Amino acid sequence: MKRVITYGTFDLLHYGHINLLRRAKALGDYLIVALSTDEFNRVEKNKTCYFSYEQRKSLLEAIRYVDLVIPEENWEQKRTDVKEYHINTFVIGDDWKGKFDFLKEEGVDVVYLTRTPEISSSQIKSDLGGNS
Ligand code: C2G
Repeated sequence: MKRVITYGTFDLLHYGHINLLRRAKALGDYLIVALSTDEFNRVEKNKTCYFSYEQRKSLLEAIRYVDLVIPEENWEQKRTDVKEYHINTFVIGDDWKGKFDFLKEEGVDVVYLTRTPEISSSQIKSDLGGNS
């Protein structure tokens, strides 16, 4: 059983997110998504989400590729998460390329997948006339 983990905010769920989750799941048998909490988004990522954590969590849980959703509450938890959940592979978009290579020290494969161009939650907000 190959276990994969990825992290993110996943606000205004769109096909770029789905492309990432589909490819992440293809790298193993079990995919965990560590979902940024509202507090972590606000304090550490300066993001105001349209959907709350619970709403974003229920959307992710409806996706066939996702097996478990856990909270992402801080930047540091990755090192303990990969041990606690017996993770084989860490996956994230290549906008983070190189940032999480330290996880290799925990015996985890680190994979940066190409982002889907032209789509982002902030792009959706600005296209719909909201401030991003
Ligand atoms: N993504 C993508 N293509 C897009 C938009 C997003 O592949 N057009 C990917 C991102 O690279 C990320 C995931 O979808 O792997 C979730 O995107 P965000 O919610 O923007 O995540 P981010 O804010 O980058 O949070 O600790 C890591 C952070 O929590 C990552």
